[in-house]
Amino acid sequence: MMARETIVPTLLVLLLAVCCTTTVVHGKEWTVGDNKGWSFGVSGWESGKHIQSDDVLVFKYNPSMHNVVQVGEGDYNSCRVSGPSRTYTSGNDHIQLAREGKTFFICSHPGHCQQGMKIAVTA
Ligand SMILES: [Cu+2]
Repeated sequence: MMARETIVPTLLVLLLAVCCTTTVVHGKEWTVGDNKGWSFGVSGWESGKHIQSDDVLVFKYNPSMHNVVQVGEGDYNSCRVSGPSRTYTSGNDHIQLAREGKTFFICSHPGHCQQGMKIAVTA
């Protein structure tokens, strides 16, 4: 039988292992635009960041003023939603990047994408 002095540290190590594993599975959370949130001129926030697949992008904004639309590269470039897209409107959207490669987001309210509410994330 294990002595109590051995069991307690063993449990702590196990607990730490579980915590660390959980963190890896969920990936890192990124608040888009940092403390400015999802806002005009946010474009470029993503450059130089080591964002990986399984990481979570958090878009914070006033839902009566903005939205988040995941679009294809062509729509990202033209600031128009014409192809397949997915729209988020909660104002606090947590979007997990499912795959490696580029993912594109714009705000589809008139003129907002043109004012820099667009990001192209490379995971
Ligand atoms: Cu907007």
